[in-house]
Amino acid sequence: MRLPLPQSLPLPLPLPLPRPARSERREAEDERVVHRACTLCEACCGLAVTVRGSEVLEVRGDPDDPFSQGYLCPKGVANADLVADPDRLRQPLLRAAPGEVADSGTDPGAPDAGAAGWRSVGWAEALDAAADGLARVLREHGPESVAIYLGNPAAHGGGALLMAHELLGLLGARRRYSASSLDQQPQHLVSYLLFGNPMVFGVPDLDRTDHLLILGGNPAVSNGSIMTAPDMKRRLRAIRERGGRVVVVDPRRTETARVADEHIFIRPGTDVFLLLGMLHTLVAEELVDVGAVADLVDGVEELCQAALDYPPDRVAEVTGVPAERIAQLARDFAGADSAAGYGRLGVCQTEFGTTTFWLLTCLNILTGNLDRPGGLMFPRPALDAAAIVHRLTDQVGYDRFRSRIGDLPEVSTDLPVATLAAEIRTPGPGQIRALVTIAGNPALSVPDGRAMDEALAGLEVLVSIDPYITETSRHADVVLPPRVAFERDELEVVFGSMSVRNMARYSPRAVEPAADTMEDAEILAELIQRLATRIGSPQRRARALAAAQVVLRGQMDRLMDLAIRTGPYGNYGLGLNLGRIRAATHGLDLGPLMPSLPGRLFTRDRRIPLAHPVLMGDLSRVRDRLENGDVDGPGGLLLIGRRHLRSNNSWMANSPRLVRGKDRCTVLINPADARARGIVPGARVLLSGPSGSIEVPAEVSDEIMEGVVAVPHGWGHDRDGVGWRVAADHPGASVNDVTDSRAVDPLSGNAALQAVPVSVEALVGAAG
Ligand SMILES: Nc1nc2c(c(=O)[nH]1)N[C@H]1C(S)=C(S)[C@@H](COP(=O)(O)OP(=O)(O)OC[C@H]3O[C@@H](n4cnc5c(=O)[nH]c(N)nc54)[C@H](O)[C@@H]3O)O[C@H]1N2
Ligand SMILES: Nc1nc2c(c(=O)[nH]1)N[C@H]1C(S)=C(S)[C@@H](COP(=O)(O)OP(=O)(O)OC[C@H]3O[C@@H](n4cnc5c(=O)[nH]c(N)nc54)[C@H](O)[C@@H]3O)O[C@H]1N2
Ligand code: SF4
Ligand SMILES: [Mo]
Repeated sequence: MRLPLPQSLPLPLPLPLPRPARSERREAEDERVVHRACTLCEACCGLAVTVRGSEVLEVRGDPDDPFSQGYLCPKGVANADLVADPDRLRQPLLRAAPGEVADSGTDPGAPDAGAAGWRSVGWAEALDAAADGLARVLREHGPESVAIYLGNPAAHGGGALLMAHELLGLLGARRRYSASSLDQQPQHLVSYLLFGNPMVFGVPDLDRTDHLLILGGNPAVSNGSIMTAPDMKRRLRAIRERGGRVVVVDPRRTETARVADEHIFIRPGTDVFLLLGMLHTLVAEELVDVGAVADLVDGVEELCQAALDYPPDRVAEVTGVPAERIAQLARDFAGADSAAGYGRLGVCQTEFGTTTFWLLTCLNILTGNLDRPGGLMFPRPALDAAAIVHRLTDQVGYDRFRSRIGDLPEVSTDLPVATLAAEIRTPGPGQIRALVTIAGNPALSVPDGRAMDEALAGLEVLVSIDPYITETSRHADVVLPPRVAFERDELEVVFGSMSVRNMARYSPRAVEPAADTMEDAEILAELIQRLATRIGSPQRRARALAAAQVVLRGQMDRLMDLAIRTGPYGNYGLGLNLGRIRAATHGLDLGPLMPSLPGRLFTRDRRIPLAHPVLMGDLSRVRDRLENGDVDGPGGLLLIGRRHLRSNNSWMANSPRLVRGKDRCTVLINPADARARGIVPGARVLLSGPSGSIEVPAEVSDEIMEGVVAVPHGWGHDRDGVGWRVAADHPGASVNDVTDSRAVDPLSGNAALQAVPVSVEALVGAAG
C-alpha cells in the first residue's frame, strides 16, 4: 500500500526554482549570497547560495573557494530541494496509541501523518515519550538492551557525534552501531593497527602524484571518499596532463576508468590475491625500497616472506587478471617517481576487507610511497579528529568485547551493524529491545534489509532522529526531526582528516531555520537531559549533563575554538582560531600535505608494525580460500554495487531534479550473461541472492565484466507509510533485500556487500 494521497497536495516545486532574472535579483534588497560548503558528500565543495528569507533561490559553485574553484555536482544544487521539501518533517511525530484518534496536526511536512497512525506533537511531549520508553527498557532489561545506530550524515556534525557518544555513556550501553561497519571499518582498523589511531588516514597526494592506482573506488561518481577532493575528474585528468598515469582495477569499466589510462577487470572479492601477487613481484624482482620511513617500519622481512607464497601465476585465475599483467602493475607502481595506491568500497565491503586494505597500504609502504609528496600522505587538519579521538582513550581500541551474535570484535566501540537485526530478533540475555537511530536508514542500507525491517517493527522502543518518515523511521515510536544542513552553522570536523590538501572550513547557515526546530546535537542534548532524570549512576549523569549543557548553552564553538587553538595551526603555529576560520568566507586552504612522520604515529612505540599479528594471522584464511574456495555461487553471478552522480545512499530520491530521467535502479549485466539467460535490454528480471529476491529491469552492457552484475543500493521507496512522495513515485527495489548479513570481514565486522553470489533470470511476459 502507498500513502493515500489527495491529488491536490502540492508536490515539491518543479525545478529550476522559479526566480526573477539575475540582474533583477541582484537588485533586490532582501537577497543575499551565503558562502558555505556542501555537506552532502565528502568533497566539501564551496557553494554560493542566493537566499531570500528562508527561501533558497539559487545554488552555485563558489569560484573563489580555493579548493573546489567553482565545482559542484547536481546534489549540491539539490540542497535547495531539501530545504523546501514539503515532505520534510518540521515537528516531532508520536505514534498514536491504538484506539487513540490520530490527528495530522498542522505540520505541512507530515500531510498524512494522521492516516499513518502518527500524531504531530510538541518537542517536550516527544522527548519525554522517547526518554520514558528508553528508560523503561533499560530498567527492565539492562544496558545491553538499548542500542544506538549512527548513520552516514551524522559524520558531518561534531556536536551530534559528541552527543551520541555521551548518550551511550549515560545509557551505560556498549551497543553502538554505525554505517562505518557497512563502509570503511577495514580502513579504521588498519589505521589503528599500523598507525595507532583509527582516524589517521593515509590519503593519496592526488595533486602531485605521478601514478594513481585505484582498486574498488569510483571517485568520478562518488566524488572521492576518504580522499576529500572536489572536482575529482579535473584532478584525475591533471595527473595525466602532467605526464602521470591513472590505473583503475574494477569489475566495471566505471566513469573513473573512462578518464584513466588503463582499466583492468577483476573478479569481485579477489583484490586480496591480486595484491599478494603484486607484492610477490616486488620481492622477487627486488623492487622493495621503503625509503625515508624505513627506520619506522617493522616487519618488512616477515611480510615479504609471506608474499613469496603468491606468485602472480598462482593468483591469476582466481582474480581473472593475467599473471603478466599483475606483475606489470607492480613494476609500474614501483617504477613511478611517486605513486599512490587507493582503495575504497570495492576493497572494504568484501570478506577480506581488512586484509586487502592492509596489503594495499603495504604496497604503498614497500615502494617508499608513504609520507612523501605524490604518495600516501597524512593530512593535518586544523581541528584534529585523531588527536581528539586519542584523548578519548576509552573510545579507541580493538576486540575488547564482541558481539553476542556472530562473535565479532568491536572496532573502537563500534559493533558490526550486519548483526544488528539478529541481535534484535534473537531472544536471550542481551537481546536488543530499544534502538535510537540518528541520521540512518538501516532498513535499506544493511545487508538482508528485510530482516532489519522486521526487526525494527518488533522493537519495544524505536526513536528515530531523522527529517523524514523513512523505511526505517516509519517503525518508530517517536520521530525527532532535526534541521537540515543549510539550516545549520557547521564546522568541518571529520573530512579535514581525509583531505588531499590541508583545509579548514566553517559554513554558516544559508537560511534561518523555522522557529521551534532543533539541530541534531540539541535534540540529543535534550534527550540526555530527560534521560538523566530517569536513569544512570550519579557520575554518569553528571558527565552527560555537563556535556549536554555545552550544546544547549551554545558553547560548542568555544570547545571547537579550544581544539583549534591547541591544534597544529593554533597558538604555536599560525595562530589559527575559530574566528579566523570563520572569517575565511570561501574556506581556508592550509596548503599541500606535508611529510609528518613520526609525529603522526600514535602507536605506543611510535613505529609501524607492518606485519601486525592480527593481519598476518588472516593470511591463513586467504590461503585457504585460494586453495579450497569457490567464490562463485550456484547462480553463477557475483553482485556488486554501483553509485550514480545524482544519488546519495538511500535518501536524496525525494529531490525531483535528482530522480528525473530514466530508471536508475537497474541490474547491469554483460551481454554474454544476458544472452545465456534470454534477457533483452529493458526486460524485467528476477535477481535472487542469499536473503531474497527483487525485480528490476536489466541494462545490458559490456562495461560490466562477464559473471558480474551491478545494482545500486538505497532504492525501494514503495513501502507502506514512507513519507517521501517523490521517491515513492520512483521506488526501485532495495538490493539489500538480496544481500547476505552473514557475509562479513571477520576482522573488522564490515559487511561484505560486494561479491554476493546471485542468480538472475528473465521474468516471462514482463518485457519493458
Ligand atoms: N548494498 C549496499 N548497501 C550499502 C552500500 C553499498 O554500497 N551497497 N553502501 C553503504 C554505505 S557506504 C553507507 S555510508 C550506508 C549508508 O547507510 P545509512 O547511514 O544507514 O543511511 P543513509 O542512506 O545515508 O540515510 C541517511 C538518513 O539520514 C537522514 N538525514 C539526512 N540528513 C540528516 C541530518 O542532518 N540529521 C539527521 N538526523 N538525519 C539526516 C536521511 O533522511 C536518511 O534517513 O549504506 C550502506 N549500504
Ligand atoms: N553520487 C554519490 N556519491 C556518493 C555516495 C552516493 O550514494 N552517491 N555515497 C557516499 C558514500 S556513503 C561513500 S562510502 C562513498 C563511496 O565511494 P566509492 O567507494 O568510490 O563508491 P562506489 O561507487 O561504491 O565504488 C566502489 C567501486 O568498487 C567496484 N568494486 C566492487 N567490487 C569490487 C571488487 O571486489 N574489487 C574491485 N577492485 N572493485 C570492486 C565497483 O564497481 C565500484 O566502481 O561515496 C560517497 N559519495
Ligand atoms: S560533490 Fe556534490 S554532493 Fe559532494 S560536496 Fe560537492 S556539491 Fe556536494
Ligand atoms: Mo558510506
